[in-house]
Amino acid sequence: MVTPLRPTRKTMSSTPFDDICAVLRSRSAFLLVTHFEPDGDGIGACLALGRCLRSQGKRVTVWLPQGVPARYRFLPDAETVVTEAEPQEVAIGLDCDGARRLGATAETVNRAEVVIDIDHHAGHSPFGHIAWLDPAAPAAGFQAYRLIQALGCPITPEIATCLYCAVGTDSGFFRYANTSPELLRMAAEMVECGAKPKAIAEATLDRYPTALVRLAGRAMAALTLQLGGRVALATLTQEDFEAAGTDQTEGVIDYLRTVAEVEVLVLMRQSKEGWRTSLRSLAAVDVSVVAKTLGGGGHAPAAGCTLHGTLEEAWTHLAAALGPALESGSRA
Ligand SMILES: [Mn+2]
Repeated sequence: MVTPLRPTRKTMSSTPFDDICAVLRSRSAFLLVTHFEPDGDGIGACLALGRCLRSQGKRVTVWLPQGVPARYRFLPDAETVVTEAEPQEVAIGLDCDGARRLGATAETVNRAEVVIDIDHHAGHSPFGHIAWLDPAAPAAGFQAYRLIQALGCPITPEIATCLYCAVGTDSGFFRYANTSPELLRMAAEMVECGAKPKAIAEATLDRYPTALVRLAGRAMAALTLQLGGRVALATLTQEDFEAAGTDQTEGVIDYLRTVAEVEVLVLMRQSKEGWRTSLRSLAAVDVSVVAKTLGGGGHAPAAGCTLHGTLEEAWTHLAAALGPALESGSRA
């Protein structure tokens, strides 16, 4: 378990951002990690910051214990990502949503001399020596962009590609609520610096491996409406994974977003750990509140948790938390 925030120093003038910049300038070996089941934001932020630090003569290890998901392997430096790593002088978690979601990296991260938590998720307890938590930031990739700027590192086409991918995937390519003027301005700058919007969107959003499309088909075919028709529930079991030929599910829920009538989407996937559950709010309901009461986390429009027992038991448990949230959400 990573220890909670333990500030090394407090000065009147320094902010976490300034403290992080000082560490990035003065230290020489960095370990960069993100949450388990990594997404485009966490991976893009790690790779962009990693490339910036390497360009300044630093040693950088980007560590994803589960490897880089296929759809992000086009990113510059994806081939340098390791699946096993040693402790380093500085460890930085980007987009982690709290120490709990560090997963397999937590113990090694905690053995660094300086541990840094950089995140735009709200509501989790910060970890490490310096925590820069900015729920107003549209994505962790946006925070990485600000650090890269502060370090005076030029935005190369490679860095621009990683940062555009980070903020693009986290905003549903500029459709979700975090799509702000400043995010669009930053994205425009990335395109000026060499990011290719069409290629990045195709790789991460528009095109899926055949096996994943088949799996999404099975999820869509089994879709049911729940809680008075306000929730669409899809489930994927071991049998579905075998029939489709994959158990990689990132992207499946994007197909379900097209259901018009509902306020919340739920995708429950069978796994060794239990029913891994993704929640998406298409209306006013804050699904992160629901996920947190069930031991998970996330953002208001997108959150997740792991549920236990049979499918029926797991759903009953979730429905008990989701029902009241729908009621209060609809009053808001
Ligand atoms: Mn993010």
